[in-house]
Amino acid sequence: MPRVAARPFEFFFEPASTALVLIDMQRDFLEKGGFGETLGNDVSHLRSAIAPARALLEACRSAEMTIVHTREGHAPDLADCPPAKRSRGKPTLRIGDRGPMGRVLVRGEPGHDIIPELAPRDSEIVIDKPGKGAFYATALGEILRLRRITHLLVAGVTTEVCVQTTMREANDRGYECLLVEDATASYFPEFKRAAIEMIVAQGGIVGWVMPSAAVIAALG
Ligand code: C5J
Repeated sequence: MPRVAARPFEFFFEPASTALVLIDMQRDFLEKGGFGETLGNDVSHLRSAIAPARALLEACRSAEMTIVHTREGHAPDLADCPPAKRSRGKPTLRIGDRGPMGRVLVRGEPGHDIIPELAPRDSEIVIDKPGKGAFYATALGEILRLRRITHLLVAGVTTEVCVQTTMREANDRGYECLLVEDATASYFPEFKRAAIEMIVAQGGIVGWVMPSAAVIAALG
């Protein structure tokens, strides 16, 4: 069984019962003109996660693991977008408004796509989610149950929002979750650091953390 020297202690996983969950590596978060930038963020902070996430994805593909990609977004009529989410703050464009990559955070628009470097294969699972957590209002839990998945390798953006929310949801559902630390990023590097410390504190109260190279070596 692959074992990795993670924090706060060793993590063991069987590839057959482990899924890679890549959170929201979408143009809307990583590229200029998308949702992330409309909120006033410097999207360049997220790019550091792309190469490690790509290497991790390739290693998990080679190990024939279950691979899940998530996308945050809403139906074109915004019926699944809480008014509070749309009206909050002072973005330059609101969810559903037309921007340089189509309607912001709307399914089917160019901005909603996963970045080309991490494009899902036909055999991989894509979960469209209206919220921050990947279990809320999606079939993810049922899909993982049918595949007898017990462990999750988690990566993607942003660390303290959709990644951490998903890890907390998964942890409460009994999954053993490991965050791949260089394959996740935040618009606020200090929030990434803090989220990682929250996850591993108190004996791994939310889960484990380790770099992609260690996971890839364990899979190899
Ligand atoms: C945010 C996400 N930050 N994917 N979404 O709104 O983390």
